[in-house]
Formats: sequence, C-alpha cells, structure tokens
Amino acid sequence: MIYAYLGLGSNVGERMTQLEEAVSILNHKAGIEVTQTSPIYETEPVGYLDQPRFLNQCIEVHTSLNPHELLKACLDTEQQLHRVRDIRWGPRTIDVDILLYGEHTINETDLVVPHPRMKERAFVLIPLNDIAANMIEPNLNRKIGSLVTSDDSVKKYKD
Ligand code: PH2
Ligand code: MG
Ligand code: MG
Repeated sequence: MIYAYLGLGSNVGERMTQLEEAVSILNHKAGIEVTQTSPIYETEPVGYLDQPRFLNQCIEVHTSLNPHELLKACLDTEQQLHRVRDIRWGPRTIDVDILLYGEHTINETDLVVPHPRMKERAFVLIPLNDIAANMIEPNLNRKIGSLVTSDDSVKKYKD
C-alpha cells in the first residue's frame, strides 16, 4: 500500500460536480481509497490561455495499485466523465494526473512521476501543500511546503 497524490482540474461544464464525481469514481475503484481532499481553487489557465478558468483540487489516495494501474484508473475516470482530447493543455471536463506516487520516480514513455510540470504550477502546488506539505518531491529532494509560493491567479473557491 502506498500514498499517492492526484491533481484534478476542470474548466468545461459543471466544474464542481465533475470534481466531486471524479473523487467518487476513484474512491469506488478496487484498490483505491481517497484519504484526503484539498480545498478547491479557481485558477487562471496556464499554457493555453484562451480558455475558461479552471477549478483545481488535489487528493490523496491510499492504494494497492501499481503506478500503471493507477494511471489506468485516472484515464478511465476521465473517460467516464466524457473527456475529449483535442488541444494540448486545452479545455476539459476533467483532467486527473498522478502527481506523486509515494517517493518513487518513474520515467517511462507513458508515465513520468513526479509530474514533470508540477514544481512550477501554483494551481497544483497550492492545493497539494494543503494536504501534503511534508511529502518529498523526490527529484528535487524537497518538501512540497518548501516549493509552494503564493500566487494571485489561484483563488480559494470552496473549503
Ligand atoms: N491544466 C493544464 C494546462 N493548464 N491551467 C490551470 N489553471 N489548471 C489546470 O488544471 C491546467 C491548466 C494541462 O493539464
Ligand atoms: Mg492529464
Ligand atoms: Mg494536467
């Protein structure tokens, strides 16, 4: 069993409902228990700017799944919530990313953990810090709490 951390984001449709449903779908999967959920933040889009604001949240899961099984559970959850992939970094009903898998590092073509862009993304670090301030980012060997900086583009939406 391992603690893993997932990043959730939604900027199309009923954003809150889709975050709640994603958490519920994940929690119902065999081998996954959702053990913490962060507050929800409303965030300015990063990367591809011409799209609506996101709601972002991070969750902790206690899981017996290996990293690839967990990735499949994330992608299945996106499918169940009708994610359509077109523009990279573009609008989506739901995005579910593996941020941390314990303190393991994984560098494979289909899965890189820790998430390669999380260290520069306030929309990930701020909610992750709420639930995992003392977790180590193993590539940097630094606690999440030491990476996070305040950012006006990330606003508390729901506790
Ligand atoms: N996800 C992206 C690209 N840009 N911006 C915000 N604010 N929130 C996201 O979740 C997000 C993004 C690619 O996954
Ligand atoms: Mg993704
Ligand atoms: Mg993403």
